[in-house]
Amino acid sequence: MKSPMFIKLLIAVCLVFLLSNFKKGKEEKAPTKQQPNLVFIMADDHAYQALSAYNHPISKLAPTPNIDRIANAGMRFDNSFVSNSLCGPSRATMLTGKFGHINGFSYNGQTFDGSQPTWPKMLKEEGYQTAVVGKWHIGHTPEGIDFDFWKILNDQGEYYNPEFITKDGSETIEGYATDLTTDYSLDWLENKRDKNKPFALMIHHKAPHRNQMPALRHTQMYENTEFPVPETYFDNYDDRKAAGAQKMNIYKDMYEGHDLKMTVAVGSDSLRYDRWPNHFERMTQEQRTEWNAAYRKRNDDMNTANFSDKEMALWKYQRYVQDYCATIASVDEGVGRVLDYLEENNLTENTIIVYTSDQGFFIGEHGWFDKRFMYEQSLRTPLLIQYPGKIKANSSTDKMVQNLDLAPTFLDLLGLDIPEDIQGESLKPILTGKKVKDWRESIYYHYYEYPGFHSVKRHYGVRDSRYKLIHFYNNIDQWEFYDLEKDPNEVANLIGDATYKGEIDRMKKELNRLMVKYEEPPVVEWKDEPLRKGRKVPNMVSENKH
Ligand code: SGN
Ligand code: CA
Repeated sequence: MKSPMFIKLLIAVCLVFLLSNFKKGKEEKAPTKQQPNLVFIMADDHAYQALSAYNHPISKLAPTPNIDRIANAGMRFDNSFVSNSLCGPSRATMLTGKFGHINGFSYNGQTFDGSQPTWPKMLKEEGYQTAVVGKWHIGHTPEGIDFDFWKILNDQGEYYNPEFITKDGSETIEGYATDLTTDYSLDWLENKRDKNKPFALMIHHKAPHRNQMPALRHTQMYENTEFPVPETYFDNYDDRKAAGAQKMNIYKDMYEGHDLKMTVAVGSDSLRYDRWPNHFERMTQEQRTEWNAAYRKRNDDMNTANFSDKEMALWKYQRYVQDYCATIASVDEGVGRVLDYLEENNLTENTIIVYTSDQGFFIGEHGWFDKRFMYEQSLRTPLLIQYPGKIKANSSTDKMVQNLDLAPTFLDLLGLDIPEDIQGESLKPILTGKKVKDWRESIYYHYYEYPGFHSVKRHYGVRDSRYKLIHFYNNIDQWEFYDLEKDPNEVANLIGDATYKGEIDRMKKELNRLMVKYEEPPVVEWKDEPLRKGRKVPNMVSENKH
């Protein structure tokens, strides 16, 4: 008979053997070298002024702690610009790495040609699982891109009870668009993807796009916050004809009912002018009751006060910014949930996380909402990228980058070749802290959507680290020149100032160089022809006039 000591020893040896093999077995199942994943989060119209990693006074009163986690873990781009400050064109440029005159998408209402090369399609060909959830807005469906999964908002998307479209058709879903977009993204990550493959997920929110309807839990979030009024809120547009001709002024053009949620009289919940009543009428009775209760007192106070025009303009500014920031609160919460999910599932180390917006936005500068102009607030867009171990935490760069650069950057970071005809540059050297020589020192911009919403004239231009030159054309012919160091508010048009002649000539040459480099055809001075769906932007006569 064996001694009990011997039996105990035998059991111990067996246990050690079993445990070590169990561990080995687990290790064998895990892939040896994993390709990185990509989570590309984008908001619609999110101004850097309202993202606290950028330290603007507005964002100090309405911080975005979760979005800031990406900046804390990675790199913040301080000179990140779009090539055309409008939703559809910006998205088409991000997908292709090409300007609108090359990818065929220059203004809203066109349909993106999904048969052309795009980074999600290239990733899928390399074995990635690809998905897009939320706002798409460059066609009814992502035709031709061949996502493994897509669940997108119809057209511009609705804040409340939005319509989502999938390959199986469309469905109106009770809930709040930002929350649903986050829910569906997390559901795909957890339940719908093939977990043996690397993934690329696009989470594209509608918020804080017009008409800025916050979630019910956020409607009163900033009701007692007084936001700083921009110095240029009462701009007179001296020497800037195109700026004077726009229709995007908070106190003149915002719809008092639809945008500013103002009621007709004390004690009434009826809205003033509401051009698209469906945004409110689609709410359930319970949602609407809670909504009305949240706005009633503030509206009653406004209707009781005997405001002067100036006081009313200032009241409207506060209402606009309060709602704008309150819609961002839900985006911030959603980003937090996604970051938490990635952390809890050990995905953070191997996932590149990007946060950006399809363009910048005016928060009262020059009196405006919306974007489109080549002025700083709409030209600049937030960009934060984290990739632990590869990108230094809490870093920032002032290199001039554009939405044009995202496609080559994603391909480069994920180890794919960058096609020769891509017009953007990979940001990888900047992100990985290499000494970057010969980086671009100026950027090119071109806005086409005129005649169109908000009446912003067609224009193109160039910006370098200090100066900006813009030419407004079509039914106007005006050049503008700004010294951003001396005039960051862009209110002094120096085009006729003889002391700047040398700089203006230099910038005109630079503009011409960029137009040739990017194969921009000469600009045509066509008159007042309406933009129509599907119609190509008329291209361009004999020679560049600059
Ligand atoms: C809608 C908005 C406009 C906005 C465009 C483009 N009006 O038409 O104010 O400029 O979208 O925005 S709305 O009251 O119908 O929302 S973009 O984000 O698609 O470029
Ligand atoms: Ca937009």
